[in-house]
Amino acid sequence: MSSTTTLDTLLKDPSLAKPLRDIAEKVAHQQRLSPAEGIFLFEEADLGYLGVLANFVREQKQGGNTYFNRNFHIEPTNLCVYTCKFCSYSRLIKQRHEGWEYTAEQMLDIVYKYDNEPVTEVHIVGGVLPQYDLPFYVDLFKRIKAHRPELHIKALTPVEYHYIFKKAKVSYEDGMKMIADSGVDSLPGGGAEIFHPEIREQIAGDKCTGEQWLRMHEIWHELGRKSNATMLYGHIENYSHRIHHLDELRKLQDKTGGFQTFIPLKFRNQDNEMSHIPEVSTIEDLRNYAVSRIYLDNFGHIKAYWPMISRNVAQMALSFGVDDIDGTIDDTTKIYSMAGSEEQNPAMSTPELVKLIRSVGRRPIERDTLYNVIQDYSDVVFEEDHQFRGYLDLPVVNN
Ligand code: V47
Ligand code: SF4
Repeated sequence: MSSTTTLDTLLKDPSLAKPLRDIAEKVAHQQRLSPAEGIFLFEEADLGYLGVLANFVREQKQGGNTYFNRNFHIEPTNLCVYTCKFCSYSRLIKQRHEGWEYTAEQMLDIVYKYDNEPVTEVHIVGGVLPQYDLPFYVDLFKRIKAHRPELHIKALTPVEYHYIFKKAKVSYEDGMKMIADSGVDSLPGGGAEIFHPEIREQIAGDKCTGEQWLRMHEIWHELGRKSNATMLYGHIENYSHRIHHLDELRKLQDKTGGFQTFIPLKFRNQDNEMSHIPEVSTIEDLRNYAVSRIYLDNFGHIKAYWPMISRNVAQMALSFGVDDIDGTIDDTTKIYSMAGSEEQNPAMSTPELVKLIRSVGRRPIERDTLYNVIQDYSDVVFEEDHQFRGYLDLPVVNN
């Protein structure tokens, strides 16, 4: 099957096996796949076939648009009371000398550093420590908002919230309301890992459960707010665990509509307690993006997070259901470089991101966190291109 095969031509192929044809017909008619069909796709379908279906869904939802934003991360600490086996980043409190613990002032200094930069989002997530409690975070978020009200705060996961609400003796409902009132605009997708208890108990047994993760997002959505969702794949889970995870997300999305983006996170095996588990292949990464795109029929966006998967694979993923590649990052996250990603200093300028998207025939769109369009870069010529293409009468953008 060639990369230009469309769903139409695929359906005309007489050699296509009946079960695969039935699924392709369903996708063509925008009918939902059952969990058994999802598992079947993971087990039986080849990459070419999955790419055709996933690309069809992607283009139905987003056309050629490929989104990115300008963001930076703050990771308050890499010390953590939890002991997730896949985590290369965290250190236990007894290893304090190997870690960092930012004060609120140090984190505000990071925010001030971007004062004259056109960033639209700060993504805050890190380890869990007793001193980073509910009053600490409420104060931090209020101070960031007071300084730069238009900066979107995407902060903390149910893992942190479960811990700090319990410590403060507040219910999830009351805690989430306090967080929303303090300035948090949306929740990132982290901490989801694999919801199924059979796997979660083995890899992340001491933090919040899958049910608790889902419940907190549900409460957040009921407040009218948006969030993302992730899945850590490619370790000890099997395909039915992945489909169970996707199915739980699809059910919650039917109920609330509050999820914006699904972000598969590939397990990276450097320097953690699961280092003996080999990483899955790039083909498997692309198959996973594609099945996620096909299965999550009620999610608007699928994101390839390039600091984790590398910019080359993120670029390939744009033909396998992905329509978002996160942001410029500016070398402000350590989670993936410490776990063995190819991207040791993750930072991409806007021209680099735009060219990466344009060179595979997609339309680069800078968005804010809620997917409002900031700028369509399809026809923009950058200053560095201008020396070679000066005859083109197109706007020149300085980054
Ligand atoms: O929850 C930790 C994962 C997550 C490893 O919402 C690992 O826009 C692979 O959730 N191999 C945090 N993954 C990052 C995250 C995220 C990233 C980008 C964008 C968004 C968003 C959210 O990182 C953790 C965990 O699942 N993680 N260690 C590892 N060795
Ligand atoms: Fe702590 Fe998060 Fe690492 Fe788990 S994944 S050990 S909760 S920093």
